Amino acid sequence: MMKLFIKFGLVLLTISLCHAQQQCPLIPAPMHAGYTEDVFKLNRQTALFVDEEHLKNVGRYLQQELLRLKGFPLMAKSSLDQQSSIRLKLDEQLAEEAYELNIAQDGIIISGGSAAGVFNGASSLVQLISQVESMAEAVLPVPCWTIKDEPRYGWRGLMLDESRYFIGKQKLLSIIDWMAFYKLNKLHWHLTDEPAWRLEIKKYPRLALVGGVGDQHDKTKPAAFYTQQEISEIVDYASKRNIEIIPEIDMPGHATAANRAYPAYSGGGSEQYPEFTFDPGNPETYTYLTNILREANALFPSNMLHLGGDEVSFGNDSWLQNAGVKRLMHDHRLKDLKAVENYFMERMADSVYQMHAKLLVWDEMADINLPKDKTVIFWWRHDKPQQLYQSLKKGYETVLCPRLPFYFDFVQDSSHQAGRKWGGLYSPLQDVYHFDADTWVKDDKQRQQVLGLQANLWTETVTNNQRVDYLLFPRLAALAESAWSADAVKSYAQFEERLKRHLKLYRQHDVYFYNPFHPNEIPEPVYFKKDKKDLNAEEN
Ligand code: TNX
Repeated sequence: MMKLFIKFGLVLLTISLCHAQQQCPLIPAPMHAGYTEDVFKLNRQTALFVDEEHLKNVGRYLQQELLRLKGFPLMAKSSLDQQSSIRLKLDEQLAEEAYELNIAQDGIIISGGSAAGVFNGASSLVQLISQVESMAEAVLPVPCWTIKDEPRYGWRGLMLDESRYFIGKQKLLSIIDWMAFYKLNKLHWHLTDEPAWRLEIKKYPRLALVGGVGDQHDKTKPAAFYTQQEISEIVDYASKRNIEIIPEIDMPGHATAANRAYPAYSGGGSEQYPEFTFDPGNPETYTYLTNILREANALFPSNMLHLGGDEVSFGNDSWLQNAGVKRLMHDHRLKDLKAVENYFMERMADSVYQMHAKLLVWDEMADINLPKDKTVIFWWRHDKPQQLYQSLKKGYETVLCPRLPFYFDFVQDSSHQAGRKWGGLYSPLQDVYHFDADTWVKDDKQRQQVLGLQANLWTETVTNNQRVDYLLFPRLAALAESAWSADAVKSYAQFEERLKRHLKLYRQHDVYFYNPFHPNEIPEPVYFKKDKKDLNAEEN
């Protein structure tokens, strides 16, 4: 009898050990994951076969990533003539971004509802392989997972502010790699603001040459900007990783750098924010900005233009003394400066729609009436949920990026010296992980209007790339799981376990991350000039 008990106990122990090992290591957690004890032996003879011409880019991605992360050279073949293969194919039964990944002893198959779906499957395979430890360099034993997966949201975004701090192409491409690794698919690129303008415009070369000088911390830094050639390369690189890039040209506020280059279109500012706005009272301003947007629209195939529209009241005092603005107010019966601001945005919105592009704006613009099928509102003021409700009530598609917890310029830990807090609150990893849209949006119709989630990395407190990493990692991983994974498969405790293995990868690939398990492992790169104005004050 005793023997039987011991045996039974051992069986139970084995089952639970297997179970423990069976937690699928992917971040974001997939919808369904099954495991068998086998492995697929990836070796130098393994060949990649791609069924369709337009999946070739996914194949290239797989090859490039295996080389980058594992130093493993995977070859591609034009015919399916051998046993040991990795095969990519379409499956029309699947939803657009959905995929199935089947790893068996004799081969790997990834099928997806579209190239985007196949890409997502390839990204999962890359992650699984990135965690394989092998003694023999030439053979990687890939555990046999069977995964069926699809995203919770179609918009899984990251915004990078390159005006306050110029990240530069090389680092940007590596951030794009990490986004793809986590299946984030929208890069919102904040290219213009007070310190600098970062985008070459052929018709107005001074924008980049003069507007590109300086950054938040050093007004004399030589001009830094992206040429149109570089932009095309970056857009192309991202699109091969299922990432669409959306440029933001902020207006009518946050226009200081542009005004330095072309003062003729400046609408002045306030004492604290000089030369902050474009001039809504000058008809030429609209032509000027439309010309700029035409070039931007031609450069970014996402066909979406973000025009900002935030915080105009910070610096539009001088509009009251502007003869052109007075005339405009009289002619169009605009009762106050907010009405002028709205008029400006409606007029610029028309230019965007005429380019057959979508208009994206911050939540200040939820107050005006724009065509709801062509406009996307970004809710950012967590302390103003009425802006979210307004946006949804008016029928706009809406992206959720509330400051708490999605502003990554906010600190991750209360002990951190630099970065923002909001009345003592900040954005720890847990809060990014636990963000639940249902806290805000209860009604089914409105839930449909939520395109997804986004984190915004504002860079007033950034002076080097290490700090970029420190603010992004590991919150990027938590963002990905919030935006991708169904509630039913989320568990913070399990996420932490999976994350530990990802931290190892960050170490291997020189990511300067914040370690929530050992906060002192990597010191915070601090930003010293902590002056309230730079941070827009703690509570705005
Ligand atoms: C608000 S979010 C801003 C940015 C600042 C950020 C700092 C938004 C639309 N405007 O200009 O960089 O706060 O957290």
